[in-house]
Amino acid sequence: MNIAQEKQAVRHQWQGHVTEEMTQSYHNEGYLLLEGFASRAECEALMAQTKKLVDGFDADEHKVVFSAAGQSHAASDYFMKSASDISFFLEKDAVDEAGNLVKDKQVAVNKIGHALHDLDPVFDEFSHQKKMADLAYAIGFKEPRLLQSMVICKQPHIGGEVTGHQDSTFLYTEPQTCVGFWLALEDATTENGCMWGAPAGHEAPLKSRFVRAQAGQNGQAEMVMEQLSDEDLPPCDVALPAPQGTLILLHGRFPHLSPPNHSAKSRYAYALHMIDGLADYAAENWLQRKEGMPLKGFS
Ligand SMILES: O=C(O)CCC(=O)C(=O)O
Repeated sequence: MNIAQEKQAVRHQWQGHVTEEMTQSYHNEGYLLLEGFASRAECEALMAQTKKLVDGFDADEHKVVFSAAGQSHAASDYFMKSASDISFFLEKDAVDEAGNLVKDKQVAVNKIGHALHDLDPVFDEFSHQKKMADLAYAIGFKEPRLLQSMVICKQPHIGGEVTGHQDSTFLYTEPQTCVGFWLALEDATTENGCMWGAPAGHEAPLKSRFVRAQAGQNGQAEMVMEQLSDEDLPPCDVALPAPQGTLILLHGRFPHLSPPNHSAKSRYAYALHMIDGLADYAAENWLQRKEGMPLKGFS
């Protein structure tokens, strides 16, 4: 085996059912890449619905820039409320210093979240379908609960980076049960900012937790990063290019990132995160659903 081959992602072809080889691969590597999981028609329907949602978004009213590199959004009430609604976050290079949009809103949105899977009929149908349930149960969920959903846009030229992280940092349960279901709505390549990861990196401990701190003087909840381990995360040195329709499962401790998109092609993805209803969901997590909006599973 040569070194170049060692650095290739393990890829599987979805044939309509989960195999033993797939679940083994997920548990060994901390991720599972399934080409052909969603059809072109499914991806196009989710893309069309995304465009419709952005059409209905009043960009002048909500000028919230999403910053993955820092946590400047963390104190934002808008961000906290997005746990239970469909909110829009802008690319930082899509607004000027006064916060005014300098791009058409269709190419200015960084991400949309975080309750699409419950509130939007098209995302709801995709998220709650049988093949998603089959995967969830096959990798070990007992009572899968759909917690958070996002469309991540990675706009041409200005698509922001997502810095290296483990998802359980943000969506912590005890025991840790968070899993990301990430779907390429368009081809994701090394040119337009596909994901990169650290195979078997989920065996490392959870590095940090993003926790609600004591409310500040203004009464607003503030989020802080709490270190849990001094160990460096293994490097995310394996690219996970994903043709349209590819689903990548991401273990909650699997380190991953995506670089900025400087290319002329967008890279839309739909990311849904699940936890197990049997685990304790941390009251310190940023994402707290409003009353009367319990998490759903598959029925
Ligand atoms: O889509 C991306 O670039 C990053 C997604 C991600 O980090 C996640 O879904 O956990």
